[in-house]
This record gives sequence, C-alpha cells and structure tokens, in this order.
Amino acid sequence: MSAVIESHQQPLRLAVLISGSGSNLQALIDASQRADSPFEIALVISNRADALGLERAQRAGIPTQTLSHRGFETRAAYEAALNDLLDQVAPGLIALAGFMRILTAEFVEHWQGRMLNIHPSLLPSYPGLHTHERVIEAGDSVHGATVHFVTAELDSGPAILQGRVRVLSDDDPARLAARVLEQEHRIYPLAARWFAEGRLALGSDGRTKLDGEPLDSPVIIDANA
Ligand code: NHR
Ligand code: GAR
Repeated sequence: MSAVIESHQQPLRLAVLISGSGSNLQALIDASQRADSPFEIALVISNRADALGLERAQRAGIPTQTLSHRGFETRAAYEAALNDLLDQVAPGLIALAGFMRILTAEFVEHWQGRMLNIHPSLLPSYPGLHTHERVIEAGDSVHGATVHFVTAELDSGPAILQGRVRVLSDDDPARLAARVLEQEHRIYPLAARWFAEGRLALGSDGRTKLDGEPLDSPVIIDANA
C-alpha cells in the first residue's frame, strides 16, 4: 500500500515595508500565522529605527532590517540598498504598510505587479497625505481605504479592494482614522491572500485581474452592510 503524499505549495514570501506603528503589519502577521495561510512574512524593513512595527515583527520571530533614508544622496541610492535587502529573501510580493517614502519609477517598475500599497482613502479620491482631515473638511458621508497595485504615479495604481465606512456627524480625524484602520486590517490580509493563491494579478493591460477576469472597479467591503 502506498502512502498518500500531499503536496504543499511553498507559501509565498512576503516582504513588508513600514515606517511606523505597523498595525497593518500586525494584521498581516496574524493572517500569516493561520495554519492555512498561503503566505509567510520573510522580512520586515523600516526606514525608521523607532517604528513600533519592528517590535511587532521581532515578537513574531520575523527578521527585520532598518534602512534609514538619511545618509543616502539620492532616492535611487536608497532604493539600491533597499533592493539589496529585498534580493536576500527574493519576495514574491512586497506590501507597503504605512511606508512613508515615495518610490521612484525605476524601483516601482522593477517590482511592478508584485507590490501592493494600502492607502487611507477611497481612491481615486484623496491621494496623498492627511486624508481623514480632508474628508471631514469636505463633508463627505463615506470614507475608507484602498488596496492597490503600486505604479509609478503616487496612489494611482489599479485598485483591488476597498473597505468603506460611514463618516459620522461628530467625527474627528482620529476617530475616523481608527474606524478606517479596522477596515484596513480586514482588506489587506485578504488582498495578500488572493495574490498568494494566484487569484489576483496585474494584467499586462495595466488592469487588475481577479480569477482571470479584469476588475473594472475594486471589490468593496462595507463596514455598515
Ligand atoms: N511610490 C510610488 N511610486 N507610488 C505609490 O503609489 C506609492 C509610493 C510610495 C509610497 C504610499 C503613499 C500612501 O499610501 C506609497 C505609495 C508617502 C508619501 C509622501 O509624501 C505620499 C504617499 C504615500 C507615502 N512621502 C514623503 C516623501 O518625500 C515623506 C513624508 C514623510 O516622511 O512623512 O517621500 O499615502
Ligand atoms: C494606515 O492608515 C495606512 O493606510 C496609512 O498609514 C497608516 C499606517 O498605519 N498609509 C499612508 O498614509 C501611506 N502614506 P500602520 O503603521 O498602523 O499600519
């Protein structure tokens, strides 16, 4: 009688780039520790030595590197050092998780289709910084976060998933940010899972493909549904 040998695919190696608190990193760590996770976190890189996210990674036994952008003459020189670190783990996917450095077109093209970002707005609305303040200022009733493929143009890559929240009449930026963050922690691990399972890709036409079909608009998860 021959034993049945189950063949397991290698989990996808994920590299996560952070600058701060790392709560999205934590959500990815938690997801990666589930027995059925199709991805594992191979490396966490921070451009800031004091990022709390580094401690979260260390607590989970994940290798970390700090690479400050200070002391590099150019963005390209910084990114060459970043690539040296990344090449040591040869990630199948890079996740920007609160990473606060704009990346050059060359770096982005090198990792095109293999780099995701989570941005705290319903893109294409509110690219850039201070999104929660701007949403309240504009009097919008809906806000949220977007996972997208990173392209050279800032916060403009093809969207994959959005988590939506209602804006309350008495919201301040901090309270609104906290509710958006809850949705971020749902949608980022889900997008990473889809990618690792081979369900999600950036098509050669520049559009997101899910299960082989081009996505005309992101998949939406509504916190109030
Ligand atoms: N790079 C490219 N090419 N494309 C994107 O879509 C990127 C990117 C790098 C980071 C995250 C992004 C966000 O989701 C991101 C997306 C930093 C800044 C910024 O102004 C803006 C957007 C994002 C990240 N950074 C300043 C800089 O000079 C520094 C600000 C600081 O250190 O506090 O790099 O919002
Ligand atoms: C998140 O809200 C993320 O969407 C946002 O920063 C926060 C990081 O939180 N990203 C950006 O603004 C990118 N410019 P975290 O460190 O706790 O994951």
